[in-house]
Amino acid sequence: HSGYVALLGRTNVGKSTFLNALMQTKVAIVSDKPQTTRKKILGIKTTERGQIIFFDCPGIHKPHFRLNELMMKEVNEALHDADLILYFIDVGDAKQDEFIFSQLQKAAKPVFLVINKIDKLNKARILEKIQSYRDGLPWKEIVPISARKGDNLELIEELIFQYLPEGENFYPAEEYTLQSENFFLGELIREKVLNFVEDELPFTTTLKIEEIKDRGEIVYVRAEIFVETRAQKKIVVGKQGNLIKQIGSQARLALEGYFAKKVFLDLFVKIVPGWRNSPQIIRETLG
Ligand SMILES: Nc1nc2c(ncn2[C@@H]2O[C@H](COP(=O)(O)OP(=O)(O)OP(=O)(O)O)[C@@H](O)[C@H]2O)c(=O)[nH]1
Ligand SMILES: [Mg+2]
Repeated sequence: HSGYVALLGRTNVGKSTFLNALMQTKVAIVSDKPQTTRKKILGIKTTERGQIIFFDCPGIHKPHFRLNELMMKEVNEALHDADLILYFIDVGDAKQDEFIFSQLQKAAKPVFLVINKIDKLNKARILEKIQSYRDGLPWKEIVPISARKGDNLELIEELIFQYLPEGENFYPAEEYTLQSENFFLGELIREKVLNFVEDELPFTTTLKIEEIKDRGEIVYVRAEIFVETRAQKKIVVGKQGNLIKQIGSQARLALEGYFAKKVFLDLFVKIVPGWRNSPQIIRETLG
């Protein structure tokens, strides 16, 4: 069995955390800030049962900028290409999402309801949640999980395989994602930026790797953080460069983990007004 599985839902419900947990390696970045994932990230899981190709998608939202239109285009493509949809909710979230329900219904594909973060609530409340969602859509399965703690992940993998068409693997077994190295390294750095900034900054920050040079003993990486205004740059840089220093040292550790080598990271902050509406910057930073 082999096929495509789209991970859909609002922002912050834990789609990327789930992907990494199932892949048992970091493929997508994770943060507690909204709209962390900006394009679909492929995770290819090969087992003796076959191959699951996950599309980890941006969170579903109303787009107000070109960047966000592109993010929703990614969602729609995944919806279109998927054999199976995993619709994620956070067990603690209050209301059901009629708009997303109607999108899912239109797609006319098998959908699992994945209730994530069950580590946050007791059993009774989780059962209430399952009950309240039961009739929302003709779910093929309703699976309560904790992506963070690893609860029910084997079960859900087993269920996924049951719904994938029979057929050969699409990719060689050693292939596990298809993002470019530059993009992935940029994401590792952006994750650290997201850890340190608040408010509107997560939305208005993007990142570009300008140069990577392997100098033998050490890898030199130069990257630029783009923000939209001077005030934002001031925040990212911090008092006497304090914040950018902290971001830089955490990002360097992440890159050293990736290269298994010492890294010299040169980080700059550049103001690019309105980059979220610039096709060129979007292409350069999400490519
Ligand atoms: N308590 C708890 N927190 C979780 C769980 N799974 C994810 N989280 C947290 O939820 C936050 C959002 O996780 P992400 O994986 O980035 O969420 P996402 O759905 O990919 O978000 P977008 O990319 O913005 O759409 C992070 O702070 C995670 O650590 C879980 O099972 N339990
Ligand atoms: Mg994500």
